[in-house]
Amino acid sequence: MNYLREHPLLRPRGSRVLLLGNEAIARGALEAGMCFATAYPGTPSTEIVEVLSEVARECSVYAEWSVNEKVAFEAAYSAAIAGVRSLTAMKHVGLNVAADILMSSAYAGVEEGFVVVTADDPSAHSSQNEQDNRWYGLLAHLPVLEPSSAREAYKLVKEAFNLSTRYKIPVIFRSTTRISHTRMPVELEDDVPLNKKCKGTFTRDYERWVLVPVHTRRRKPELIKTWKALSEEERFVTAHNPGKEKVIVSSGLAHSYVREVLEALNMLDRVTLVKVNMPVPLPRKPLLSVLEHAKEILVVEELDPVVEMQLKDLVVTSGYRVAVRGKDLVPENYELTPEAVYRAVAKFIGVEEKVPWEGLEPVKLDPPIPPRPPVLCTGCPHRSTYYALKVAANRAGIRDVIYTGDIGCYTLGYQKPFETQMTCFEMGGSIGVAHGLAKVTNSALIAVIGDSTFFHAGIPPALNVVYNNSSVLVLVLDNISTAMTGHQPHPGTGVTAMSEPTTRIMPETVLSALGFKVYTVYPLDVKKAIEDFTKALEDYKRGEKVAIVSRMRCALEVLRDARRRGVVLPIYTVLEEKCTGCMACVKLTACPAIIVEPGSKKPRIERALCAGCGLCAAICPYKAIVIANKPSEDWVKVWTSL
Ligand SMILES: Cc1ncc(C[n+]2csc(CCOP(=O)(O)OP(=O)(O)O)c2C)c(N)n1
Repeated sequence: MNYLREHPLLRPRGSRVLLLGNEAIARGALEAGMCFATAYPGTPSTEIVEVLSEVARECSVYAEWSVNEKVAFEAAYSAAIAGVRSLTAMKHVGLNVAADILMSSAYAGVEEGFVVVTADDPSAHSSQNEQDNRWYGLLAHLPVLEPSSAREAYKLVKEAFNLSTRYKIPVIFRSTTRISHTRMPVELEDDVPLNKKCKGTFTRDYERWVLVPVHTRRRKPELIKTWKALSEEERFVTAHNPGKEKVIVSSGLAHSYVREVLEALNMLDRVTLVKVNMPVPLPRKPLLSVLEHAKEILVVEELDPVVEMQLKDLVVTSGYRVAVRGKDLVPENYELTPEAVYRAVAKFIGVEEKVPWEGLEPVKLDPPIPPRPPVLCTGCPHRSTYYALKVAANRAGIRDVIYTGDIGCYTLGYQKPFETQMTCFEMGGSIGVAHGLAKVTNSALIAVIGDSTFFHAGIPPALNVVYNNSSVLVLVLDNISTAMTGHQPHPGTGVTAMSEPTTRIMPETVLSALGFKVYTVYPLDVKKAIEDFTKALEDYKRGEKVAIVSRMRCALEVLRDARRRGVVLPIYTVLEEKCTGCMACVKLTACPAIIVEPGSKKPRIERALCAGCGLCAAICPYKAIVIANKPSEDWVKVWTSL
């Protein structure tokens, strides 16, 4: 193979490379002979397939951004039932979307290794909840492997493939934000293999693949047999310093914290320290031998008491008299911190008062960094859309509006001055929620959804609006990108994860096929956009089924593109002599480039921040905001064309 030596994923065996946890997972998967990878982006899982797509061609593997997690799961699972090693990756909530096939896949099993990476997000840094996906293992009777560091993730993912192949069952691989997004040096144990199985054969085994009730009932005992055999696995539990009366059992990142705390306390040898890399099903044998000597056990794990519960069950059923503690000492919410683990461990071993914690104190900055709540970027097309939409709703005389919302950059529209997102539950939810509210209230319903989100989960509820006849206006915010997760392509961009050109599917085509009268609006021209929105809203008011696609490229991509192509974009400035200090530009846009210095009565535009969208200039009633530079002739094209 012609190694792209600079790419960390393609470095030869023996190299020491600095890998992000997600890159470590990707490299481990490649070494394991994985040939087929799918995902729908979602923090903190995104980089796994992102880096795989960068090297896919060189490694002769296939990588795709699927339209959602269910489809991603189906595709990768199918490769594995045909005998090709595969991986699918998603954020924790993505597994909810794929849960239907996840449950069935346990019954039918696989022919080759299939790893389902779920990247959980304790503390919900970038998610709508902080669910602990290890429960899915218990629910589906599937094993869950969990690394305690980025480096371990690299090794463990290879074990996950082998485990899956050995038991012919999907394996859930649970990472968390801190594992996925930590960089660690990793010694590469193997090369990426040249010869791997990338073509498979599908065996027409009706009893196995066709889960009609009669077949399902036959498969269930098989699944339970595998489940029991898995719980006898020994390799995923390691005990340091066995035989002590006090035992700390930990899983995932929590293990690294426990170790760090014990080292800091100089008490590593006072307890038996048990690391669990397979929290589900909890391996019985190695834990039974721990129970033999233990008097008191502390379980340290992030989020829910998944290991603790199973361990308590083991204690009860095995008849040992051991006290198991866990969530009475360890927080059940949010990410664990070394400090929180210190408090639990110190209390457990009874040193709380004696040894002060001298671990990682957070760096104190002076002066402290001011809090920066997330805001729409300067030039963000969603800002222009929201402004034009609200003006148009007023013009059309639609005052009582419920704006149902969805997940993406545009969710920030819940804030003032727009308040055009009044709900946000899950991807695609805007349209389904609007449908229900339209049926039970007298308000106008505008469902606001991003383009990637529309393709992900917006099409069935839009169909439902038409079929079950509710008065919902669907507004697709098309910035021609999946911006929130890092600008991945989607069906509306005309390009695949492996940078191949493909059919570009326009949301307009889909919406009109579903039965909507579709308007396309370009909010870069604010005045025209207000007119077009008004027309569409008037149609909606008359009872027509209306959808609007508001199209303007993501400002970050526009700025990048303009720089690359040498196109000069406009930069705006406030003319002091014309400005009356009415603050309309500040209040109606909330643009971070418009600044009011302390003590000043007039705003100014920070040159370095202005993206040149022109919304403020369009809003200013005194024409006091003007272009300050000489933009290229064709600058508008960068905003509107791909
Ligand atoms: C089930 C699920 N999968 C993935 C995500 C992560 N995620 C949040 S928003 C989003 C897509 C946003 O793209 P788009 O709808 O185009 O809006 P934009 O951010 O570009 O404005 C994704 C993938 C999620 N929250 N839930």
